[in-house]
Amino acid sequence: LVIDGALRHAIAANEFRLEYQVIAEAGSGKVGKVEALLRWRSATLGTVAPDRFIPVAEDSGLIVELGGWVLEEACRQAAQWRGGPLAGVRISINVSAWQLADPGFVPLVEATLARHGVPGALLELELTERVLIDDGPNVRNVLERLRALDVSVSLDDFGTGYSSLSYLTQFQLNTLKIDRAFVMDIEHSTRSNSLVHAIIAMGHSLGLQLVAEGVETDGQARILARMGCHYLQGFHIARPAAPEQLLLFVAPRS
Ligand code: G
Ligand code: G
Ligand code: MN
Ligand code: NA
Repeated sequence: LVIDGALRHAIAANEFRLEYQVIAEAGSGKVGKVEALLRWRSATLGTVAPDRFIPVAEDSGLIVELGGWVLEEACRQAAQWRGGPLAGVRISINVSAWQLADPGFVPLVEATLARHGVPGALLELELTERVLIDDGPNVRNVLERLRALDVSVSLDDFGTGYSSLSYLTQFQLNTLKIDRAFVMDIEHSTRSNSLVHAIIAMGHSLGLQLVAEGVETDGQARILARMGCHYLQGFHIARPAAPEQLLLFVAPRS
């Protein structure tokens, strides 16, 4: 209740920021893309974690407006990176079921990209499996229209939620993000290792890109690269950081 009240003023009060976490190419270690992660510093509540306020924003419907802010800010950032060391790096944003179900969503994406002069190829949307079960036919249509804008779609937290492999043929997806619950044990559990190996093999045969989430050790990174995982994300690569710090990450070292 307290969070809900404070959230209503937070956009106008400029209390939100985006941090960006590097998603590195497994082979070269180069920045392939970045995931935008919402951060809220409330004047009254202090720093509130997204795990706490996103569900509240979803319940109140405020997530549509908040998601619009995230989209706007990510496109502004992509435009600002143009011509610099981060030019061409795709930004991936998290999208809630409510946003996707909003009939204004695809036009908003198109208009926001256009207003900032950002090509759709620089934007990726991360959906969870929950989004896909909620509203099948409509979602299929939305994903087709996003593809026509060149916007990519990834399935976040793959393997946790309500996984049905039928999603992978039903919906036009570009990327699977293997949940960190599996990546965590990959060095020590043969089961996790086999499971991740199987997910990667399946992704390859379906023409999907694979991102491993929650990569925290060098051992995990090596195993995943050897398995053919395309991208690595996790604290071992980089923590979520403000855009200025991201520039340091790609600055040439001498
Ligand atoms: O950044 P952090 O690990 O604290 O994120 C926690 C959760 O909040 C993750 O599940 C992440 O997907 C979600 N999240 C972060 N930023 C956004 C956002 O902009 N929109 C939505 N819908 N979820 C987000
Ligand atoms: O649900 P989603 O995948 O969007 O969640 C992203 C969240 O995962 C972010 O809040 C980020 O802080 C967190 N995260 C990113 N890398 C790691 C990691 O290596 N280990 C752990 N435990 N969390 C991570
Ligand atoms: Mn995500
Ligand atoms: Na995830």
